Amino acid sequence: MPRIPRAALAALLAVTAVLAGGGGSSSTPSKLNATITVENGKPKGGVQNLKVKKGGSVHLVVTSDTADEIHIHGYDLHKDVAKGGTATFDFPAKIDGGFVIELENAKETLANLAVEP
Ligand SMILES: [Cu+2]
Repeated sequence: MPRIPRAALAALLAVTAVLAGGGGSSSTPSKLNATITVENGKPKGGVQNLKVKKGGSVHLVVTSDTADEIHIHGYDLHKDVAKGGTATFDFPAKIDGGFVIELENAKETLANLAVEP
């Protein structure tokens, strides 16, 4: 393995740290377009971790084979969904933090929404 000058290594580590630290801006979309499918009262494919930048927007479509209510905590948005129906949410991501998207009556977490400052 070639010898890497200490200064070059330090510079490389600094760049890596910047990239890792700034990763939020490149990997977090300002527009979140998400779909959740509820099957047998549970999120198909498991609980999703959704991310969006604060100040961005969220478009969320939930399709459910169970009649229930979809609740987005923090934003306190509720929508009824009929059996075999769809609930659509469009809202600005103006509160940062972590929020549970829940199938309310079943008390089943469908997704975790992270709004990054
Ligand atoms: Cu709830």
